Order: sequence, then C-alpha cells, then structure tokens
Amino acid sequence: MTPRDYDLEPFWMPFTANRQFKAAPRILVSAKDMHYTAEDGRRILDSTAGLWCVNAGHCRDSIVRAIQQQAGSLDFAPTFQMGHPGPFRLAQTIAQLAPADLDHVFFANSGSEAVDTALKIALAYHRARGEGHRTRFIGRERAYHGVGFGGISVGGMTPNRKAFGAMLPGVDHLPHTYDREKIAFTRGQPDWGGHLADDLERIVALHDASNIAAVIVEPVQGSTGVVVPPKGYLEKLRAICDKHGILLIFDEVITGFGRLGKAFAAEYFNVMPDLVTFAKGVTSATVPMGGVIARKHVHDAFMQGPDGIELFHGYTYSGHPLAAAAGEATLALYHEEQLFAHAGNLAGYFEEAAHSLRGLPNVIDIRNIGLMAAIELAPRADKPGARGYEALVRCFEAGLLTRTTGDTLACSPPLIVSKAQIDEIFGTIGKVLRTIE
Ligand code: PXG
Repeated sequence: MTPRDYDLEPFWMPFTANRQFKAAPRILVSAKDMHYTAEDGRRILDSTAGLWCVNAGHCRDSIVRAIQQQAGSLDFAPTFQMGHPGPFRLAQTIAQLAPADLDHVFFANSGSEAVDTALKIALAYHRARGEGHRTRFIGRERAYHGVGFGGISVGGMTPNRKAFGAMLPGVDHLPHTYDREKIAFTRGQPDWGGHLADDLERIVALHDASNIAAVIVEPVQGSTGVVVPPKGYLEKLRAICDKHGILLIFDEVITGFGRLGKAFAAEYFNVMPDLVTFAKGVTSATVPMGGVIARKHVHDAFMQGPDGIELFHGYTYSGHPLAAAAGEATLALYHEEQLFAHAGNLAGYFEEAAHSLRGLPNVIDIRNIGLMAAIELAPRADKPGARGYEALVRCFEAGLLTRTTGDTLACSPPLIVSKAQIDEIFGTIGKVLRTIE
C-alpha cells in the first residue's frame, strides 16, 4: 500500500458517518469494468454500480476516449444564448430511447437539480395555461428525490428532512407501499398494495384538484431499499392524475437507463408520466449530469406565449460539453452491447440468486425487480443499522462492495454483470450473513 499523500480530516464526506469512516477508512483508488481496486491493492467486485449509477461498468474505453477528446477540443460553451452540438445530439438520442411523446430534454447536473427542475416546470406549465393556482406537490413517504429543498420537501426520508426546517410549503405525502407482513419475500411486484394509490383521491378532496400541480414518485423506490410498486399502483396514480389535471412525474434517476431491462421504468410498467427525471446512468456516472424529459404537451404549453425566454431556469453547466460527450458515448455503448436487453435477460437469474438467501440468519425480507434487489436484516434491538453496517464492512473485507440503508443491503450491479458474478455477489453476502450475529 503506497502511503497517502493527503489528510483524511478536512473533507466532510456526504451521507457518511465521518468519525466512524475516518477511524477505519475504505479508500478506492481505481476501477475497471466490474471491479474497484482498494488502496491496499485488493480487487473489489462492485455489486452496486457505484451508487446505482455506473451502468456501463467502470472506465469503459469508448467513454474514456470521448471525454478525453472533448476535453481537448471544446472545454466549455456558455449555455445562455449560445449552444454547442453535444446536448442537442444527446437530447435527440434520449428522446428516441424514451417512450411515447417524451421527447424534450432539459439538462441539469445531478438528480437533485433534475428534481428541482421538474417541480419548477410543473409550476410554470400550469401558470402558462392560466392555472397558476396549481402550486401544491404530492410526494410519498420513504421517497428519495435528492437533497435540494425541492427534493427533501417532496421526499419522505426522515433523516434527510429532520434538520432542515419547514422546507417548501404546500406538500403532502402519499403513504409508502411497504408492509412486510403482507409482502415479505415477494418476487417482483407485490399483489398487495395497489389500493394505496387511492389515497391520492383523499388528498385531492382535501385541497381541491385546482390547487395541485404534480405528483412525484420513484417508479421503484431505490434509496429506501428497493420498494417495488404493487401491481396496478402506478396505473392508478396515472388515472387519478388524468382525472384531475395533475401532472405525474417519475423520478427515474435510478430506474432510468436500463436498471429494469428497459430504457426507462415508464416503458417497463407501461405507464406514461408527463415528466421524467434522470441522472446517474445517462453518463454511467463518468461526468455528473441530470435532466428532465417532458412530454410534448408540457413542452408546447411553454411555446404559446409572446417571444422571449419561455422557462427562466438553467445552470451554468447545463449540457456541459464533457457530460454531453460522456452521455453520447455511454448511450452508444448501451446500444452496441445491448446492455438493457442483457439486464432484462439476467433479471430472472438475479432474482433466483437474491432469493436463495432466504432462511439465512436475520434475513426478514428479500425484494427484487430488474437488476435491483434488497436483503433486509432484522435490526438489533438496541442499535438499528448496526447489523447492516457490519454486513457492509464484512462484505468489503471479503472483496464485495454493497450498499446499506439502515439494515437493508441493496444490490444493483453494472448492467455488464455476468451470471458468475451474480453468483459471487450473493454467495459472498450469504457467507457474510452466516457469520453475523
Ligand atoms: N432521485 C433519486 C430517485 C435518487 O435516487 C436523486 C434523485 C438525487 O440525485 P443526486 O445526483 O443529486 O445525488 C437520487 C440519488 C443511496 C443513495 O444510498 C442514492 C442516491 C444518492 C445518494 C445515496 O441509495 N440517489
């Protein structure tokens, strides 16, 4: 192990117990395809695609080359009143991948910015149509929509909200759809829970539809630990939104770009939202990028007014040349290697492997869809999260990167994963779980 030429202390790490981490740091120094290399030289199999994002696998040659070439030819072009080819070409490819008439793209730089952008588009859309009184948003319990004020307001993860005051006004939350007693060890979509979408009618009755701008949901909840939508649930949300003129936003930051074996979850579930947010997989996380895809009717509503700026919104780095080049090369690679279809073909094998852990000590639920799975462990009576964290540490020692949220282990490998690597992922987790009290 080469000695570190930096100090761990000054950097305050995101979503990390800093003191705990720095006392026993796990530092990754390089990556290729399905593996990281840790600072001690060990190869670590990546079962989480970094953080649900490295869908093409690590440091793929064609993406690396595209970023290098772009850095040497056009580093930056102003986004306001100017353009450059990259984001136009990338938007066209994204529109072709997205279902139905989801064919207008606005670029941001992260999932959080994408969510803020989608919420703002929803407000401005209603206003452009003379319904500026539609200002309320409806999110869902246990949802994760990033950490901007928009995202935490419609989000439903208590720790992400607790320290940050009143947030956006005018937000209600649908109930989450997880009830272990009813759906534990379900493979794919649970039969139970479709009725929970009816709660939207209750909220509409409370405020009147004329005050509600949009409903935002992750089609599959990711961060909270892979909560798969009950059968009929998303369809029902769509129908209720249609009935009341409310926009439906799918936050596809995790489910976008192949995670379920299709380009988007909207296609997988055959439910068409009005707006889709994306990030992560669009560049396979090589360069930060996020964005929103709008359906034609939403886009067109902005183009009816007098000449001038239609949407007063944008970031310095919207459609940044490096991100756009990375995005183009990533989408080309997904296409060349048919990675979405590959993920879809492996989903059954992945499901079997995940559910083979049923019956191991402390495993109280396993859930899965596409190439996403969660293994939920019983919390220790006195210390919620401790068992999950111990599993993460032991997996890492055994050469496997996993992700935990509380006592739930989540797996979402790069889409290039092989059957042998799926065996290794769940085999290692199984071995580790047998050693944890
Ligand atoms: N929406 C969804 C559905 C996400 O999963 C974001 C928005 C925000 O994206 P940015 O790029 O602003 O981080 C996310 C991000 C975890 C974890 O541990 C997941 C995310 C971020 C950090 C941790 O599961 N997802």
